[in-house]
Amino acid sequence: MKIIHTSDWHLGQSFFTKSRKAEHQAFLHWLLAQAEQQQVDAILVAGDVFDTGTPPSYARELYNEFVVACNRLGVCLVVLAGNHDSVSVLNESRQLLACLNTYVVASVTDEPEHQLIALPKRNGSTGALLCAVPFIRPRDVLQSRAGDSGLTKRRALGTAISQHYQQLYQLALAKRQTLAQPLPIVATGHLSALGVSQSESVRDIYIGTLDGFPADAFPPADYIALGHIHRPQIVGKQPHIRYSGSPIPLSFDELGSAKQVLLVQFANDQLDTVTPLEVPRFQPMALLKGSLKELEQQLSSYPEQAEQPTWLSIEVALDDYLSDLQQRIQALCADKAVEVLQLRRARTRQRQSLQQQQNETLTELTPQQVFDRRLALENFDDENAGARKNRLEQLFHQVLAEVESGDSEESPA
Ligand SMILES: [Mn+2]
Repeated sequence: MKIIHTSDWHLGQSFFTKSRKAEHQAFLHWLLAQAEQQQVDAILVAGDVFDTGTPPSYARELYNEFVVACNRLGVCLVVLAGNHDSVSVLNESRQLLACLNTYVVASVTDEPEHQLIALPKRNGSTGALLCAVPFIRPRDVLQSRAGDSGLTKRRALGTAISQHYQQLYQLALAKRQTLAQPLPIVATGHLSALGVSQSESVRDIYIGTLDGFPADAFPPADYIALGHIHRPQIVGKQPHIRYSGSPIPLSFDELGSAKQVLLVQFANDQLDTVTPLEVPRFQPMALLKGSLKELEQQLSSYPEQAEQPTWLSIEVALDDYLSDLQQRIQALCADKAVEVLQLRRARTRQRQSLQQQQNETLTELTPQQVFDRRLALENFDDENAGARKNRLEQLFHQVLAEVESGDSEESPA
C-alpha cells in the first residue's frame, strides 16, 4: 500500500496583490505525475484544502479537476477539512465526489463509523484502515460549562480529542479483526502537536483552548498524517507522526525549508518507509534583509530579464526614519526582474529604539514628540501611505490645537 500525505494547499490564497493560481495548478499537475509514477494507491489531504471558507471559483475548479484526474488514475482521494475550510462548502459536494472514489470528511460527527474508511488499493482490495480526523472544533466534542477556567477548558479539549482518536482506533481494530487481514491503521489530524515550529501564515487555532496536543495522546496507529503546520516535520521524535507541510510557501518566512509531500509505504500491516518528495518551486521568491547598502549589493545579483520576476520581501534595517524609503527601494529595483510585494522595517530595530527611549519620562516630552515617535514606528511604505500619514498628522495637529486652546468639549469649566 502506497499513500501520498499532503496538507495545507490553501487553494485560492491571495498573497499580497498576487494570485497563487499558476503555482497551485503546477503543483497539482506535479502531484498527479508523482502519483502515477510511484503507482500510489491513495492521496490524503490533511486539511486546509482552501484558504478561506468562501474560495474563489477558480480554486473550486482546481479542486474539482484534481478529483476527476485522481479518479481517472485510479487513485483514491481523501480530503479532510482544516481550520481554514468551511464545513458546509466541503460538504456540499461530498456525495457527488463519493461517486468519484473521493472521501470528504469535513467535521466530526455523532457517528464515528463514518470517519473509519477502508482505503482501497488500485486493484480494488482494501489496503489500509483510515481513522479520518479533520480539524476538531471545541463545540464538536465539548459541552461548554459556564465558569470553567481557561486551563480547565484546555485540558477538557485535549482529553476529548484524545478520546475521539482512541474511539476511532478501537473501531479500526475491530474492523481489522472482522476483515481478518494484516492491514495498517492510519490516522489523520489538523492541529498543533506539542513542540513544533510554526510560520507566520499559520493561524493559531487553539488560542485559549489548547496549546498543543501531546504526541503521546495519539493512539498507536502505524502512521499519523498531520496538517496545520506549514514546515514539514516529525513530531516528538516519532518518525511515524508527521507534518507534510504546505506544498508552496504561503509566507516569506517559509522559504527557509524545502517544500514536500510524503510518500508513505506499507508492507502488509507495517510502516515500511516514509520518503519526502520535494516539490519544485514554481514561483521564485526571496526574503532580503539588510541596510540600504547591503540591499543594493543583494539586488545587483538579480538579472534584468527573467521568465518569471522574483517576488521579494524586503526588510530594511534603518536607524532613523527615512521618508523616501519606498522611492529608494523602487530605484534599486528599477532595472531588475523583481517585484517587491512587501517592504518593511526590521522589527528588532523598532524594539531597540523603544528600549533606548525607556529612560525618558513622559513629562520630558511634548505631546507632539510622543506622537512623532509613535508615528515613526508605523510602516508608511506602501502606495497610499503618504496621504495616510499626512492625514494622521493633520488630525493630530487639530486635536492638539483644540485641547491646548481649551475649547475641547471635555475641558473643565
Ligand atoms: Mn494551513
